[in-house]
Formats: sequence, C-alpha cells, structure tokens
Amino acid sequence: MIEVHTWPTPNGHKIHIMLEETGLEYEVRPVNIRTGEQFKPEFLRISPNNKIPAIVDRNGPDGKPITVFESGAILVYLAGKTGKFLPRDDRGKYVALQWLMFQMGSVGPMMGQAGHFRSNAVPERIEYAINRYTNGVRRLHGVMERRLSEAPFFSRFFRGCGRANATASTGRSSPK
Ligand SMILES: N[C@@H](CCC(=O)N[C@@H](CS)C(=O)NCC(=O)O)C(=O)O
Repeated sequence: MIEVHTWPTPNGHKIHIMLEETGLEYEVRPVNIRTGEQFKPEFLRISPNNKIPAIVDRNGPDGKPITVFESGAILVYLAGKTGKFLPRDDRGKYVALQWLMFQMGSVGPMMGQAGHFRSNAVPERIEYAINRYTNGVRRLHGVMERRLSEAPFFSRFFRGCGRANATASTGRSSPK
C-alpha cells in the first residue's frame, strides 16, 4: 500500500494519474498547503522541502518502508516498481527521462513563477518579473510545440528512426 501525501495541484495530479494508470493500491493523505500543513514536522520528515507530493511505500524495494519526495523522483520510482511507463532499454529510458527533467526543471518552475507574478492576488505588479517569466513560458511553448511536431508524445522516439529502434529494443512497436 502506498500513502500519497498530496493536494489537488498540477504536481500532485502527476502522481494521482500515475497511480491510477499503474493500478497500484494507494491511500490519499491530504496535506492542505493553503493552511500550512506542509510545514508540520511529521510531513517534513518525508518531504524536507515542505512541498507536496510525497509518498510512503510501506513495501519498498527491500520489503521495508521507503519515502520519496519530488514528483519526478516519485514517477521514476513508481515506473520502476511496476515496470510501466519507462522504457527498459537505455535509449528509450533516457529519451523519457530527459523530457521528465525538462518538465521538472523548466516547465514547472517557469510556469509557476509566471502564474504567480501575473496573478491579481500579488500585492505589487512587477513588470520586469511578469515579462521575464511570461517570455520564458512562451519560449518553452516553442520547445514543446517543436517536440510534438516530430513525436506523438514527449517521451516517444523521433518519427522515422523511432519505430525501428523501439521494436529492436523492446520487441514492441510502441514503447510504454
Ligand atoms: N519540484 C517539486 C515542486 C512541488 C511543488 O511546487 N509543490 C507545491 C504544490 S504544486 C507545494 O507543495 N507548495 C507548498 C509550499 O511551497 O509551501 C515537485 O515536482 O514535486
């Protein structure tokens, strides 16, 4: 059984979707980030950066409980546990991992900052920050647009050489 310490936000939903798609059994432990529950000592013990999502898998790799925080690390962990959604061959695996890291390192933070500075809820309108992050998001949209014009999903192989490589390495024509 996996405890998922979470809240309905985009980073939380990444894990909710993965848990549903892999069919793993899980229990939701809500952490209300609007009222500051992410700063409670018991949550910080599993997520030291005071952010959701985090999981506790009572049946970890060695049969003992394991905690994992950071949504990308959790996705990789759940993929490893179930053998789903991460190709087993190195070429396919690194295609998927580089786009996951891109999402974690660029898309999430840049969109988060753009959303923050553009929000009507912020006390001060700072043009420099709004332009910096809005332009950053526009650039990322371009990167994603180009990727999706050459591959049906971020983590799939490029059109052309993809099918041959995927079939050769996994025995399937479309790697999970
Ligand atoms: N890099 C982290 C980001 C997680 C994150 O930003 N979580 C937000 C909700 S989406 C949060 O818990 N915010 C509470 C806070 O910053 O105090 C991940 O991907 O897990």
